[in-house]
Amino acid sequence: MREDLKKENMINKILRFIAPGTALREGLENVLRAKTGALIVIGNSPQVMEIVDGGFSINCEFTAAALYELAKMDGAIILSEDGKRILYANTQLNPDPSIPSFETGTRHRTAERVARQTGHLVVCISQRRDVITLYQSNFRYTLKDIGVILTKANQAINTLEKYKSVLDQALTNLSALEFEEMVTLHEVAMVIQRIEMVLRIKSEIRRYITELGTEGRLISMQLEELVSKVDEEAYLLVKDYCKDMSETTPHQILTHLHSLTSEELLESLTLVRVLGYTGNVNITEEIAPPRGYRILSKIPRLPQPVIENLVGTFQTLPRILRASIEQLDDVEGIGEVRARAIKEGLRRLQEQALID
Ligand code: 3AT
Ligand code: 3AT
Ligand code: MN
Repeated sequence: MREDLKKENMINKILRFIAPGTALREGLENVLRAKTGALIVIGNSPQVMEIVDGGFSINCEFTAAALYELAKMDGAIILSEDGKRILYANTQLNPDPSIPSFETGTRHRTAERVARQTGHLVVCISQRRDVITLYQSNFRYTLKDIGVILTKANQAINTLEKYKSVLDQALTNLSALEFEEMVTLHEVAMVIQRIEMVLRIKSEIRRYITELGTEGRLISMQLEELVSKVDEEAYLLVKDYCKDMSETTPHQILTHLHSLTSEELLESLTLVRVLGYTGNVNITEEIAPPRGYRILSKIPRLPQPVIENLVGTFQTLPRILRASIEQLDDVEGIGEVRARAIKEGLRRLQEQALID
């Protein structure tokens, strides 16, 4: 899992570095169109310079036009670590030939080996095959056409819209059941499953947005509008239903959920286990009262510390619902006015949940 996360971070960093809208990307696209091919190393650490042979020292500011002109020569181009300067051109790279490479052409074999040996980003533009391949350490990624990614991103947005409306319905049903004190662990598992699916599509779209750079602005706005509050909902849901918050924090539980395989995500019992329920649980029978964080957070102008005090005092939403004005008034941070506002807020939310 941690390895996955490290890899994901590296991919995102690389994709941001060469995203549309950057001068580097413009240069790469120019070379691609000119069909000269190119082999570009980003960084001039001693590990890189050790394997560079011949060529010309250039040391000029990076521009897309300069890259295009220099790519007409054979050999490799070396850029500074930040990609802002072109340092050498027409160089030959001599990486350790014992490093394995699964590529066939000499340019691509060299790129893969240099990336493995130095840990630097190496960009390879094929002369004949119209593709840009990125290498860093053991990672290899073929850049996709922007149009193709845009299509995929739009499809993902459509899927997200559908999943989101199913989730909204599930959350409304859950609220109704919470007021009627009829929530079982099975219902909780179903809602957690739906919310996690929405979060997964969201991170897939985030990846597209990174790769799209300036071309991804519209997708980014659509995503924001659709799911800006879903992370918060997921957090409150877990906080409402996790077995024991002192043992595993809601954040740890959410991280655990993200790491489940898509098969595991479909098993209610697995989800209930992640929430901290061990041993024999009858998930369709066992009533699970929520602590109330999610519902209470919908009451306007109720500060987070007051919500904490309320849950701390009454433990569950049903008990908060049954509390009298006087009992609410006794909680720290709640005076008579606020106690009435809470009662009124809960009554309104209950009405709304039962109508929808
Ligand atoms: P041209 O005058 O362009 O033909 P060149 O010396 O400029 O020759 P290039 O860098 O253009 O050479 O390389 C052309 C091809 O030669 C690329 C590759 O398929 C082959 N080649 C170059 N070095 C080697 C090598 N060490 N082993 C196998 N093939 C090689
Ligand atoms: P294409 O898909 O044909 O562009 P390739 O991987 O088939 O790439 P080639 O053997 O055709 O590679 O070589 C193309 C050029 O790549 C030749 C030379 O300019 C450059 N090149 C290959 N090996 C090296 C190297 N070790 N250092 C610098 N430049 C190299
Ligand atoms: Mn070739």
